[in-house]
Formats: sequence, structure tokens, C-alpha cells
Amino acid sequence: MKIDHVRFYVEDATALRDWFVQILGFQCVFGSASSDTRTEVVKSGSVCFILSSPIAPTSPVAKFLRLHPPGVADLAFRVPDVESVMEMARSQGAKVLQPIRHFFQDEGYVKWGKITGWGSLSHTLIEASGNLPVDIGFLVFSGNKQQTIDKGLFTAIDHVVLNVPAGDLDRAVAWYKNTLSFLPQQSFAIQTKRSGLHSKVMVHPDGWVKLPINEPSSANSQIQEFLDVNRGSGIQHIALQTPEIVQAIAHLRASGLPFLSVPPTYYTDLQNRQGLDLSKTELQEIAKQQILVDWEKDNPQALLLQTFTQPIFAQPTFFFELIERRFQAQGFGEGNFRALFEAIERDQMQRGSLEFPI
Ligand code: TYF
Ligand code: FE
Repeated sequence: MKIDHVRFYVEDATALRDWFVQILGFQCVFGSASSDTRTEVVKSGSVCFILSSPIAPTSPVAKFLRLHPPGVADLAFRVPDVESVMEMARSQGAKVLQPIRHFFQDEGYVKWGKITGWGSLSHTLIEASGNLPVDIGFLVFSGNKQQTIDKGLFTAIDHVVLNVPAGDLDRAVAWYKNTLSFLPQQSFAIQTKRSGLHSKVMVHPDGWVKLPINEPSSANSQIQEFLDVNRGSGIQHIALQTPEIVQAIAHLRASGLPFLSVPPTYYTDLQNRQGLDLSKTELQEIAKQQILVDWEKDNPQALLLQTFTQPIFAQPTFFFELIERRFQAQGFGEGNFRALFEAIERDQMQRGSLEFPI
């Protein structure tokens, strides 16, 4: 199983398309409009985002936006056998939002269906034959092609993170296990002076799709703020893999993209940690771009370099993470997890939504 694309429901798909192209260097590949919905598709590497906005109140996007701020509405998976995946999900309690449809062409076929996910999220399931030029699953069959260039800042989606209310983590974990065969891989309990979260990293057995699920473990947690503003569960962030995070961040900062800040003390502490395998100049570059660093204890070359953008919509809900995994660094590091969580807390305090510690 792989992530085929992510669909965002937003107020203005065209403006967001231009933001992805101008700020994040995505390629704009496709645009269309039905009677009630405008759709734009942007890509970078294997990352594909479908952006939809309402033209008329009958649009499913308008319905979503009456319940939630803009954000991720559908996480679409490419599967080898859509019938069996749909049947398994249905028998385990997922609702079928759209039964399987087919498209056959000379060169091959696409089949897809849609099921409910956790909260308001849905999952499109897509099966396509290998030699069909299905860039973006089924959407390639209609609409206008528009082309700009992919600046190549991103290669793939590393992980997609779901926030759920306190007490729902185990039920959400069981749901993704039973309906879509995900398995829990790592657990984290992060506690700072102010707040906390529990997280379980769900991974599909073939290893391509990572879906960490968070629940707040204190009333003032950033996860709780997300749930309040989002009005329920939802996708908190998408981590984009980048082959060269230092250059990518420098470029994105120059384009005007704001990132969460990291205090200089983080880098003095880092220098004193055992086993850091970075040259002085590399560390300086990393500190300059405020990137977080973690590594596997028994393999210090396996570095995990991560940072978060500020929330990308008007509400403090959805944001992007940039991640570079060196030497096949696997999973998630406790150090970065905590540091990322704390970076969001500092941002929350600046926005005045959290009290300073006593
Ligand atoms: O990639 C990671 O390690 C992060 C950790 O509210 C994280 O996703 C997750 C949720 C959160 C803060 C940090
Ligand atoms: Fe992350």
C-alpha cells in the first residue's frame, strides 16, 4: 500500500495551488471545475495533493467547511486489490462512501472506491494497472492539463499524523488495524512542564505508509487546541521527505515560508550529546536553519533531521513537516518528538493560547 494522494478541502483551491507552486516549488499539473466544485492538482516528486474548493453550497467541500476549518478531507491509498481491501474495511465497520468504479482504457485500467476514515476523514482506495500513465490515479481522465516545473524540493510523503480526542487513541489504533491492516510500531508518551500527548505510530506491513495517531494527555495540550479549533479529529501534519533539508529550508525561508523556531540552547545542548556524527560546519548550517537532529544510538550516521512550518491556513491546525532521513534512519526519535512538541508549545505561547509556566 502507498499513499496515492491527499485531498484538501479549502476555501480557494486556485489561491492554494499558486501558494504550493510559488512557495513550495510544486508543479501544477491539472485543473477542472464541476457545477459545484473547483479542483486543482499539484505535485512534487511522488507527493500529490488535490485541492478542492466550493463553487456552490451543494459542494461536498462546502459541507465539510461548515463543520471544520480548511484541511485534509481524504487520504487516498494505492492498493494492489481494491475489492479485497474494500470488503475487509466494510466487514470491520467502515462505511462505503462510494462503491467501486472502473475506468478501462487500451493501455490499462483504474478502479477506485471510497470508505469512511476516523472522524470526518475519508479514504479513497485506488487500484491501477502498472503501465497506464495514471499520474494521479483516476483524475487523469478529465480536465485541463496545465504544466509548471517541479523544483524537486520533495520526494515523498514520509508520514501523515492524525489527532484524536483524549480516550480515543486505542479505539482509533484498533480501527486502523482492523479496517486497513495497519500495525502499531512505536509508542510515545511525551510530557513537558506544561502539557502532554500520547502517540502510537501505525505502519502498514509493507512499510510504505506511516500514520502516527496522537491524543492529548492534558487539557492544555497542543493536541487539545487542534481538536478544539478543528472541531474534532483530523490530520495535524504531513511530513514531506526532502533529499537535502538544509538547502530546502534555506530556499523556502527565502520564499517567505515561516518555520517554528528553535532556541540557540538546543544546539549547545546538542554539541554536548554523545555520538553526534556531524562536522562543525554541517552543525552550523543546521543551527542556522533551526533544524532538529536525532539519531539511532547504535548507528549515529542514521540521522533524523526535522522541522515544522507554521500552520498554513488561518487557523492553528494543519502544518507541514520537512524531514530528511540519512542512511535509512527508521521510525521516530524520542528527542526530536519532544523537541517538535516543545517548538509548537512555544508557538502557541506566542499566539497567547497557552499560559507561561509558573
Ligand atoms: O515526526 C515527528 O517526530 C513528529 C512528532 O504534536 C510530533 O510528528 C507529533 C505531534 C506533535 C508534535 C510532535
Ligand atoms: Fe511528524
